[in-house]
Amino acid sequence: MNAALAPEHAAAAAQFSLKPLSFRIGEEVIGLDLKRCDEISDDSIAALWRTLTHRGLLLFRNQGLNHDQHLAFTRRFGPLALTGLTSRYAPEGYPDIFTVTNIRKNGQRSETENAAQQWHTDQTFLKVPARASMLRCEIPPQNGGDTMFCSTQHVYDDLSDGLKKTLEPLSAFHTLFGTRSKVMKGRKALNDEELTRVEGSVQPVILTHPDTGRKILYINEQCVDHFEGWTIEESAPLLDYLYAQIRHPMYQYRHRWSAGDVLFWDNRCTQHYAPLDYDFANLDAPENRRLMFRSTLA
Ligand SMILES: O=C(O)CCC(=O)C(=O)O
Ligand SMILES: [Fe+2]
Repeated sequence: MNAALAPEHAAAAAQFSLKPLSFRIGEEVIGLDLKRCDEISDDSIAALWRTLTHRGLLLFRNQGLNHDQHLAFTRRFGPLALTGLTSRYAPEGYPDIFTVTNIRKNGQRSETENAAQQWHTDQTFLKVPARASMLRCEIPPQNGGDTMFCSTQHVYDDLSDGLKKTLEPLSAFHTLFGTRSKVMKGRKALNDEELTRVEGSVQPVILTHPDTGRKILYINEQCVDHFEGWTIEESAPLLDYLYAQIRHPMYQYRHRWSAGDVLFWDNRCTQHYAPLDYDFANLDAPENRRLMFRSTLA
């Protein structure tokens, strides 16, 4: 049995097995059919949650979920959050789903074709950021289109005691409109109602994970350009250093998608990034199409 499973979840181990995706982050979950998530025991759901919070990321291969099955499985872990900045990227009839695609509609480029061009964790600009996100792949590009994940609890662990002490009392303002953010590039401006939803939030720089008690480096390039009480110029060298740690391959797992894959990540202790490692200049070619759907936990 994997170390991520506590002894009290031994019964759940009968329903699935685990296989590490990399040393510091991620487990593949083998043996579950998420289409029939009502047959997954409460014990197994608790064991999956525990594994997720300790290992940051769960992979379920070849699931072929539709929107209803995707939402039903997400809801086994709690209520859904507002997805994305707004529900403007939701598929028809599914306001809780965020579409990540490069497929054009009526000749128009998709606003989410490059949605993860910076390392980030989802929705930290909300007062109550998203707990976890679940992304499923319907169409992967033929070559590439990967998503990368970083374990920010391990990034924290490796900082020096001196730097940990400096960061501990700091907080940062998270916003989509900071000097480093690329989120709104190529997107239609937000309307007044949308703007009130994404006002920004103040978050600790070092977060203690509410479930595991572990400390995490909790700033992301998409949302943070300064520490509270520091100027952008003063913050920049230290932020640059910290963001460079998040990019270090030793903390990462890189996923090559197949249609039907589901990835479930904990937004507190991980970050993710999509490196556009496919023929992004040729989006009209069918082999470059990418279509994914995300649900988000409050
Ligand atoms: O496009 C991707 O691989 C990731 C998209 C993303 O950041 C998200 O759905 O939260
Ligand atoms: Fe994201």
